[in-house]
Amino acid sequence: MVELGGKVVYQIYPKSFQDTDGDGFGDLRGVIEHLDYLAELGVDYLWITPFFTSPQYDNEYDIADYRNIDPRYGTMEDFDELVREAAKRGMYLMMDMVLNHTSTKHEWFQKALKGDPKYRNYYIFKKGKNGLPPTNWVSKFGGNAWSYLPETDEYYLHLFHVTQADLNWENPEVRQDIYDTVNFWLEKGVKGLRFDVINLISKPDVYEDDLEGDGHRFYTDGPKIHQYLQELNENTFGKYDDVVTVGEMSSTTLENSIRYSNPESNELSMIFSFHHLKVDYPSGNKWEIEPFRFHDLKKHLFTWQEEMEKGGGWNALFWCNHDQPRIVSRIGNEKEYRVKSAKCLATAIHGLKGTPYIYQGEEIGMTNAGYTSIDEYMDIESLNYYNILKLQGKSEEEVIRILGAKSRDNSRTPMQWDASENAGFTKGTPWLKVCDRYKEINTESRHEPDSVFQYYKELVKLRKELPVIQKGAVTPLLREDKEILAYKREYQGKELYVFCNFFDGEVKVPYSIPEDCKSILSNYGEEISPRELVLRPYEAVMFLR
Ligand code: TEU
Repeated sequence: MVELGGKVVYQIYPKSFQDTDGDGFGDLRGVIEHLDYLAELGVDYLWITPFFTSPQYDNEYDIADYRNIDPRYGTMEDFDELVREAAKRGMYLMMDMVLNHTSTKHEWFQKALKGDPKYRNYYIFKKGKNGLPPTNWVSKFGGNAWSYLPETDEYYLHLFHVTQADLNWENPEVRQDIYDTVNFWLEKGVKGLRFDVINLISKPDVYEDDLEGDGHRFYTDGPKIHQYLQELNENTFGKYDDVVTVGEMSSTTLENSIRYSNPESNELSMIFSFHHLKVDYPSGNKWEIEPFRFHDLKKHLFTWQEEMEKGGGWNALFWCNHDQPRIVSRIGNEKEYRVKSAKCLATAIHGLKGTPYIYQGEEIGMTNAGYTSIDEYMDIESLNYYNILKLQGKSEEEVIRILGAKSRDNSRTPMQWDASENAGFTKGTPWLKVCDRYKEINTESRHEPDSVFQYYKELVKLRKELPVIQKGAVTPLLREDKEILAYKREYQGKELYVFCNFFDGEVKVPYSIPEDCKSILSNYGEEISPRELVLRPYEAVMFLR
């Protein structure tokens, strides 16, 4: 079995990582070109978001062929070379499996539209009622979750975009086709699998209106989810002892998360939960701006640390991904304390119990896009909500401000390699506008001793060296403190103490740190005494005894 506590995953959004053929899209050869960069960071797995054949309405999360590579990303030979070259450097691919839905361009859906009885049962078609959709459920991208087909006077379910039709997991033929697809990639040497919104695949027996909300409670952590995951495990990755799996669990519960990731369940290795990131969602609404609630952030982080440890579950540890705004802009300080706050946030996550994920650009402190016009945005979720927010009467200026804080495009701007045109991402026209700060923020800074990159490299190194980080029990400290996030890790007599000041003022640490502690990492780059510790703005320190 893989020692999950000693592993680190790097997430690549290939469309924005490196373009090598000048079409403005990133490609697999671009990943191959930067394998030495990734190996220097010390990561073990490369989670690459989907690059299968797709019409790209949702940037590859609308898959039209699970077993072919979209030509914009390259060829199967490129893929095979990537697997080989990564392995030479001790890194393994984690593929992104989007199994809740396919593109409506997938041949399965096309055959269903033509009335093929086998494939009609691959999706969820329902008659409407009184001229309305079957239920009042709301798509995650806005609008109704059902789309009408006049030719057959029925609707099909799409929890996401209208071009992303939900699969019918009740159908054993669907499940078998999915197992065959997962096994196809495992047999090509893939050693990791990320399952997209996998806790949404089990739909209810009865489809009914949600009189209290958007319908997500009917299909989230659905009635047969654990049965389906155990069957998926048994028929695919469970046959290997060296494949790491992670489930993206939208709006899940702690109880289910423990069950999803406890090895005794024979389901997944670990899970992504998002509760710690929704602390700047006033009343659950992503599209309103509110300062993040630090107390809630700590509460969610520590609850999931303690309860998952008690229950034998396993957390993926992360701030960023391709759906989330950049953390240094969202919670850190992208202006005068960008580098310090980027390192502080990294320390907070990388010292915890679990498997850390580094999202492309996070390791150099990349910031949100800084766009000023709707014309610069490409993400369908953002474009949908631009229209929704305008219809709600918000001004253009207010909507642009909201998108500037909340849009998924914030994390999808091209990787900033250097200060040359387009940040070295492409010789062509980038598919998405490069963030204007690329001359100041790019990977060329990685050679500087006090760079964000070198700090992440040290965090990864400490995780690999210290069993107390890999396996230590977690004890939250200073739970009620309004500026400091702190915790202790203990393992076989070793103790690690982590203190992070999440704000731009000085703050005295109201905790007696054992005097024989030695600082092993500081984002101010100094030897820090444990006595009478006062943390400077965004200061983070790790002590070991
Ligand atoms: O994301 C699931 C999901 O719900 C996200 O869209 C996220 O909750 C939302 O963007 C926050 O506003 C997965 C993929 O990561 C995402 O890129 C896909 O768009 C989505 O599923 C559909 O496959």
